[in-house]
Amino acid sequence: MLFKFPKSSDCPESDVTPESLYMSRRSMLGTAVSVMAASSLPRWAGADEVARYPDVEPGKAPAWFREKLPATRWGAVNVKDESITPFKDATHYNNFYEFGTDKGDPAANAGALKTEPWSVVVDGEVGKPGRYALEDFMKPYQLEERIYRLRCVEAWSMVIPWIGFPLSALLKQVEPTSKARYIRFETLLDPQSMPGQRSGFALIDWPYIEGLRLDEAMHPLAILAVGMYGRELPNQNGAPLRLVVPWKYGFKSVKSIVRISLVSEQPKTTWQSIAADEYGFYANVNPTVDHPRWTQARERRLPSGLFKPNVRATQMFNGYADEVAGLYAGMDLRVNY
Ligand SMILES: Nc1nc2c(c(=O)[nH]1)N[C@H]1C(S)=C(S)[C@@H](COP(=O)(O)O)O[C@H]1N2
Ligand SMILES: [Mo]
Repeated sequence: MLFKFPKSSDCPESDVTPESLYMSRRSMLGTAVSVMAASSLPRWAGADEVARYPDVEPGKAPAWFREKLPATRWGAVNVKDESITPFKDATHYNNFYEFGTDKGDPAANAGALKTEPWSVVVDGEVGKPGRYALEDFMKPYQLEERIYRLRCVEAWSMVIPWIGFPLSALLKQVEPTSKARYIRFETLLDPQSMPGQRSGFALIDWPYIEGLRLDEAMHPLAILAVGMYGRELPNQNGAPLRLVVPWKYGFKSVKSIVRISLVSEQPKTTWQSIAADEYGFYANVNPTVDHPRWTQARERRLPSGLFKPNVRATQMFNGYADEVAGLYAGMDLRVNY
């Protein structure tokens, strides 16, 4: 994001499934799964779930994910009157610098990431620290589908149907101590499988680090995601476990998490370390505070093309102001950008 403002020609145009059509397909699926499964609807390779999104490539979900998926609360949070971004765009226009800095690099290179087995460390100011195999880490949680806007600081956006669980549910499990004031997330460090970590992209001091204030982390909209579009996360989207904080710029939503630490001091985050004057700790989506090099008042909603730019006004807190504005009462969002 430091180097180039994306050109509109970077994103191919493709057709968007109208929300109404998507919703009617879904209600059909909900009531008549067994009947439909026998007919012509596409099916996952090796899984029992009927595909909820027609253009999705099936993946190879681990057993724990396949077991949990049928009990998912579909559409637990939705976005009214905005189309879901086609799967193809959400999985081929990515920022995941561990795999390269071009938008197509993560899709091209993330196949090398080994997500099974995977373990997650929870440490710092918690009553119950531990190192968990991902399938054990996931045991307590019911999956929910959360359809959220994703607004990148580079002024493009998407609408993505995530599958995950509230970060607050994890925090309840691990029992933060009275000293815990922030939460810090760390991405996998593995130069073997992550070419961006071994190439000359020396600006980033790997691993990628992000963080939230504890009250932000407790907000019901903040989730840890393990899937999207009715399937497990594709590697380029941060498999097998990532953060999604929909009211903040996308760079806060750290991918492929291996460590979650409760800490007393505000963590030093990756983009802050690179350019603190451009990327702040809070990074709340805010159309009234411009990036030093471009306006944040507008965004390109993908898919967007030269002849169909699909530009829209950026909303305060990315459209989640009613829910989250209270977290920042009394704060100057120009200073705390
Ligand atoms: N580890 C890691 N996490 C990351 C990034 C990254 O480069 N490395 N990029 C961030 C940025 S800038 C954005 S916009 C989102 C993009 O998520 P998506 O590719 O799933 O849409 O991931 C965020 N999480
Ligand atoms: Mo981003």
